Amino acid sequence: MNDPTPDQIRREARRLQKELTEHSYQYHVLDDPVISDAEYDILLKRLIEIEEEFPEFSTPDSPTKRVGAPPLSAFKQARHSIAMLSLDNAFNDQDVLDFHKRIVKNLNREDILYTVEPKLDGVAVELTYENGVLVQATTRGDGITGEVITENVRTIGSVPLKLHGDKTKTPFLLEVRGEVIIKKTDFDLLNKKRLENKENVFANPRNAAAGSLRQLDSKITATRPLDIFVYGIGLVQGISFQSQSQMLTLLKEFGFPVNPNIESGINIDKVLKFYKELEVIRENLDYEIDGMVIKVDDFSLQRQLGEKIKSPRWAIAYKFAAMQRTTTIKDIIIQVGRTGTLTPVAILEPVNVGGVMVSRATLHNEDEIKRKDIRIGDTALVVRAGDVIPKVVKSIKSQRNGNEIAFKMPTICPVCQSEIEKIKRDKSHINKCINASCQAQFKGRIKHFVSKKALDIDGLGKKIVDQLVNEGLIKSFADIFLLEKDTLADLDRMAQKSAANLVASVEKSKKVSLRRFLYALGIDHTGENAAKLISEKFSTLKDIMETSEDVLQQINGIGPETAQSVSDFFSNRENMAIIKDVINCGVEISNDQPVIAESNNNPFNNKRVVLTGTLQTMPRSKAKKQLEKLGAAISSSISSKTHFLIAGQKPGSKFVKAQKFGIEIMDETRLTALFNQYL
Ligand code: JCF
Repeated sequence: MNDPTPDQIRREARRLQKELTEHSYQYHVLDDPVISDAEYDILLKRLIEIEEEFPEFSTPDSPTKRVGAPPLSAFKQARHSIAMLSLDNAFNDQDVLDFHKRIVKNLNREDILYTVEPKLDGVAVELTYENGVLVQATTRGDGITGEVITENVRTIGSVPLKLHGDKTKTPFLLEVRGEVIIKKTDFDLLNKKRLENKENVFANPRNAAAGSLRQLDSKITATRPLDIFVYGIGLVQGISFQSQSQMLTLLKEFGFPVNPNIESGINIDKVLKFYKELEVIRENLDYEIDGMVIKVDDFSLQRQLGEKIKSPRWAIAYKFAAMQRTTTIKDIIIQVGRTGTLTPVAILEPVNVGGVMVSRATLHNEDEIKRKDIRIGDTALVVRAGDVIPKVVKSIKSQRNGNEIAFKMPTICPVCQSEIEKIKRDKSHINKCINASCQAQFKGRIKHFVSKKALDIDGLGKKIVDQLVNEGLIKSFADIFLLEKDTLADLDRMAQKSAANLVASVEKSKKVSLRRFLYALGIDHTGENAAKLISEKFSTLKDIMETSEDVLQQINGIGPETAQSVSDFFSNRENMAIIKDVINCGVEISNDQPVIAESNNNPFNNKRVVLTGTLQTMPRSKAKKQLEKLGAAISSSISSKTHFLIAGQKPGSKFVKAQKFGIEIMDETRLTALFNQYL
């Protein structure tokens, strides 16, 4: 075969660029990938090879440009063609109605239609496309001049490097404005990784996004999970837009991510209704917002209204109520949790924090109270974020009058009067009630068992659990399943109807997934994620009970503490009896994510596997994924505990070591044969 001609190579480069661009759009914008990450990586690798050898075939919109460019020594500045204005704020319905009234008066008409959108809490940027190609990206800066962060923005997977769609419709110039964000789930993963690597964690997604965009080395930016939603335009030439809603539709067609939670063409009453709805769904959105943006939809009306120096007259930001308030600490009490930990809780003068009345807030532990010098009677700053428990951030010392009382940790459990044990945990001490049958601990275990992420028994809230335990109606997990309607109906705060509902939800909870049940047991160091990882590796609870600490520890993501806690838990005869009683009450535990591994007796299940050498038929990452699917734990080095070594071409020193330990060595042919048989 002849070597390909330059023309053939150019065509291959163009084809790869096109394919990769499309796949990137499918993945990042449509959230609907058509090829695997590994397949994408193979195509990208080939394109990088070509462009390195033939730089003349590389273009500014090539997907290879997303991996980052050589570091800069400083950011250049650039003036925005049209100033990036900020928005005036509204804090209540009246402010919004006043805004509407001004517009009605100004335009001398009543029928004003608006477009409303969630107000993203990210970093505002402007993207410039010339003849359809991204040529510059800038920060908002002071609104007049911003910093040029083109290389950094190119690494954002959902930013089109080239406009999508019909080439004949490509505008000569298009400046697009939007907000760079990090999704909440990506943010949590990012911080988790940073914690593992002993790096500083980011305070919130906006800081993380801002910090990532401010990197002089775009290769660092490329490792951050940045995303974008666009919502506006700057200067455009060769295209015109009639309204905010039409513009958003066209931007979507050009391949930009546009927030799906936008409503267009609605009157002022619907605008206010949208705000109420947004407040409710806010916590379920995977990105942080701090309010809603309201815009007059029609661009000709926008032009008539015009702008003030800093903000347009045709738009306003309706902000959510602050999630921080100050109030007085009336008392500090001690709560005993399900693991016996004593948590000091501030009893507050009730205060509305971001739409929710707050009357208690956690103070975490004794050390924290001392460190922050928080006293009973103090005025304190309280925050509430999402659905997490409100907490006291600090006390305001300047407000003291001398009557404040320092807090003292009790020396015995306030519930069962048992001894308290002081345990060092990271940088702080925790105080624990040592009595496992302490009623507070027991109530905590029941509350956890029935909670939303566990058995999810509707109608069995904290107060009802307290009542049922106090009345002696629940003395074990199993008792929950023996509750009768008539007994329940006699309780305070219960009626026939709520009693019947509760019995029905108890009945429903008897069919439970292995993952939820494992989590519900409240084993130390075994949260939702650990329970999920473990239940993915075993098909039944019995298998988990019978496994060893060592096998648990080999599960990717399960640390030694969790492995030991789980193993200890199931070695305890009392715990086993508790579970047996629950099952005897008719609870059926099924695995809703059965592992391929378990069902087919494949040789890799629960085995420790090491890979060496180059594989010919698949990338190593793919082999690892497949092995994990079959229940294998992959490790990087050979030890006496290794079960298999997979040896590709040119195996390294691991090969010799495996021979020395007498470990079974498997070649690629055998490996693919087993994959074909079991996957
Ligand atoms: O989501 C935002 N943070 C956001 C900010 C959305 C918008 O539609 C905006 C904005 C700032 C100014 N529109 C303007 C005119």
